[in-house]
Amino acid sequence: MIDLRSDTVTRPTAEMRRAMAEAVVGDDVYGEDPTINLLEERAANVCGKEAALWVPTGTMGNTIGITVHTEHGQEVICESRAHILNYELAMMAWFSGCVARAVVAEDGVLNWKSIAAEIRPVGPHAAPTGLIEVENTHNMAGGTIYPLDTLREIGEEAHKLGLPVHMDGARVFNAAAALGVPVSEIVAPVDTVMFCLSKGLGAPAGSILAGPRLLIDKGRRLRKRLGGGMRQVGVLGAAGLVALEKMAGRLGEDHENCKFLARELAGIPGIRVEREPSTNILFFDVNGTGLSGPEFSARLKERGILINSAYGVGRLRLLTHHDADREACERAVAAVRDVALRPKH
Ligand code: TLP
Repeated sequence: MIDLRSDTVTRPTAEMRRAMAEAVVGDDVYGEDPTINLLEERAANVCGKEAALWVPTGTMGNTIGITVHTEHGQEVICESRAHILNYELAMMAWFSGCVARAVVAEDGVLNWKSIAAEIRPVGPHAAPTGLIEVENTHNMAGGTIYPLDTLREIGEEAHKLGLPVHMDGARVFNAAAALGVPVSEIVAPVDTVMFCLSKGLGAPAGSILAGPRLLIDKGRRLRKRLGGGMRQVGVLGAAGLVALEKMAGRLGEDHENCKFLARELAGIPGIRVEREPSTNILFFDVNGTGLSGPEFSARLKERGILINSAYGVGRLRLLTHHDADREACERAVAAVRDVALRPKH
């Protein structure tokens, strides 16, 4: 099976597995896991932030990120297809006690003008804005990247109003690879950033929340509250260290493979590629083939290719990653062509 449903499907590399077997561990709830401590220190450095917190999932990292900045009864401005709004089981409401103020941006990228129009002052009726959230890269828009100037303007203007900014940077390393700049430069304008070790970077689990020390200390207590105090978790942290050090440098390969897939699929009758990919996510529409999204993906599965059809009518999403090389992508193209040209088989 060639699995292109997500980059979350990547399996730990041999080097990660070795590092996991040999990891020096301690009780992380006591702050005594040397491997986690090292990973948190390195992650903070990579982000150019004071401190970092290892969390088991990106969802927990975003939930904590939102909660450290906000109070119950506030609004969080985010893009309409943001992961925090659509795919985190309403944790923003359930745990953080906030509601989303969604702003539509066709390419998923907000700008200051669109944000400023939605800011709510403290008053007798409206819930005040507590936080601005940006998703970089933006998953549901197809891995789109925030231009650095746009982020700087958002950060500067938000801070003038005393508003914090959180970045869901689940795939911020993909943004950095595509822009050719360090992650620290991308996240400099935001107060906190969550990034995932378990997606394109290939670790079996784990994400990082980085930001000012006071907020990260507060976040550590929230992690415990959420059930994320995980004791000898250096076994996972060891894989995270390999992910951080060895895997970020190869993401360009995934982006090239994604561009290759976009070019090839665009030439197949009945297939419409939604947007030229700049990172590792590609959406395409199969409505012109006469098959529904689930039918199309079921037929691909019979041909050994897994592609997600859960994100819109006739809309398929694929992601390139470490465990799918160019040859695997060529096989995926052949399968899509076969299904599109022979929809009855
Ligand atoms: N994204 C998953 C699904 O949940 C959609 C995927 O396959 O893409 N932020 C962003 C932008 C994400 O894409 C995801 C996961 C998360 C946060 C949450 O990470 P996890 O799954 O570790 O909780």
